[in-house]
Amino acid sequence: MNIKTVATTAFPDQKPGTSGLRKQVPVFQKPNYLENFIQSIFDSLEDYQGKTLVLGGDGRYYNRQAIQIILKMAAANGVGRVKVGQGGILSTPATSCVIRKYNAFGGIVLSASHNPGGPEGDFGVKYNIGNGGPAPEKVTEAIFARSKVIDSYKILDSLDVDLDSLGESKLGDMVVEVIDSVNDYQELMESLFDFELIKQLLTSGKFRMCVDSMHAVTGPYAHAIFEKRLGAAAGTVKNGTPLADFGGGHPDPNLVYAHDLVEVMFGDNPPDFGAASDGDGDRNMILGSNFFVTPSDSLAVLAANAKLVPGYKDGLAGIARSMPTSQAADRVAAKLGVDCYETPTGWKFFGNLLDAGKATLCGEESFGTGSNHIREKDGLWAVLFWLNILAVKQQTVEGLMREHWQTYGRNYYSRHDYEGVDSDRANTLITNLRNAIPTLKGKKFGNYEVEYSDDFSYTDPVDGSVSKQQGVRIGFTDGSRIVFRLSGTGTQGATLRLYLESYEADTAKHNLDAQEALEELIAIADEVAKVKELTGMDKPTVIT
Ligand code: VG1
Ligand code: CO
Repeated sequence: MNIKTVATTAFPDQKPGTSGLRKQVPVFQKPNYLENFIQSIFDSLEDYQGKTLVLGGDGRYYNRQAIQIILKMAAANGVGRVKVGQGGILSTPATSCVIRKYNAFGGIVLSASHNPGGPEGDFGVKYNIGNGGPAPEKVTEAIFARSKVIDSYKILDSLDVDLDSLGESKLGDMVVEVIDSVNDYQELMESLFDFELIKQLLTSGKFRMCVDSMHAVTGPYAHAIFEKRLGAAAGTVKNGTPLADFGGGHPDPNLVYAHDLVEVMFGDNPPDFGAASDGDGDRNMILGSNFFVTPSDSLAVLAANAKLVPGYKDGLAGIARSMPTSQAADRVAAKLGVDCYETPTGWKFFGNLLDAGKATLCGEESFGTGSNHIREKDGLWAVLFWLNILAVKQQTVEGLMREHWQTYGRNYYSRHDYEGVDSDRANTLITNLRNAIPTLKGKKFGNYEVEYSDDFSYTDPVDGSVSKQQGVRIGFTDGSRIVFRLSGTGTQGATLRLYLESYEADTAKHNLDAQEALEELIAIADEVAKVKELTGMDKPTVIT
């Protein structure tokens, strides 16, 4: 075996963000850049010698090259076996599933999720731990600390591995096992949902659906599960072949970027159900005919109806949502008599709650929903959950949502993103807000009075770890909220996220457009934070 130790110089900028290390492709292509980060991961881990690692990615540009490098480094660092998705393809939820099923010590997911791909697009590396979930902050901090002082890495001098043929081969002493990208994941889905009932719905001739995989990783999964297994009509899955540049689009399932699907669902004679997923398959957008389901509402509706679904028939231990996610799920938790947890943004904060059995369902406003079946959010899982509920209740998407609002009231919700803001200006905006916090309580803005304001800090109820400065919150006496935070997944400049929420109990007032319902709060946000002035933008880049 020919193991080389290569001298290298540390890069100062390998700090993982909300979800792994994300940089533009040319940055990852710099000599030693990827190698340094991967070696920093191995150097920060213990007890993995001879054990199994899971490896795959969303198929974006540089995926295959990166996989070859990582395989050779894994062999040189003493990993026993790597399970790698065929063609280098594994969605984020499938990676989590495989790590758990085969007791791997961890996994590496190559993805920048919803960020665009291609030679000038973004690339990313996420490390997941043995529970199948994103590495918690203490692990990512150790990796970052190591990356700042690293001076060499180990790599096997060998030929590339064939990633396209299923089966085992040897790379030095290490076994490389190319696995079917879909099988393990599909089996897990079959164990949770009533596939026969969903099949009846999809083959009844009375229910049409459209699934947009956005040229990203879910294509093979959606084809196998919806068309092949569940009998949905051929052509149900659109944009179903993963492309290295996602066809030039943003693989981000929202009303702006999933425009193909939006045209179908809001066009003439729309299907009954529409769904889209993101680059790495962990996000989902749910649409009905002429109807958009806000992700926060999706979490609440799944929670309220969970008992109808076989995998959740015994009820929920608790619900967890990220702080900026609307409080619609809190109302369901209260009615169910279970705890509701509020965590910082990013799936890594749900891991402990799920492992400890404190929460069963989790969700984020950013089109992420998931459960204790794995330790990542899961786009197609959410689609199946919706289909299972619709099949049991024989309702439309809109009908189910309206019934929910009637019972619980409606949490009007929207997120305004200001992308590509100058970093200094974005930091000034947040610093100004932090400074204003002590002066806000009791202040009146039109109909609204500030009840509290803070910079969200989270103490993990399981291990006591504290995460500070997770977003500035302004809460009003009627339960409405405005939240400001900066994105931790972008690669250029800063992205300001403004989250807006107001509650309406009166069913007669559930027909407003969210932007209309939130108009006054939007104006207050600008007054308090000087958003337009400091970003230099008249309006948000993306509204969801
Ligand atoms: C965004 C979302 C967050 C999500 C994260 C990763 O982070 O807001 O809710 O967990 O992306 O999702 P940020 O820091 O940019 O707001 V994914 O599908 O990009 O892995
Ligand atoms: Co994603």
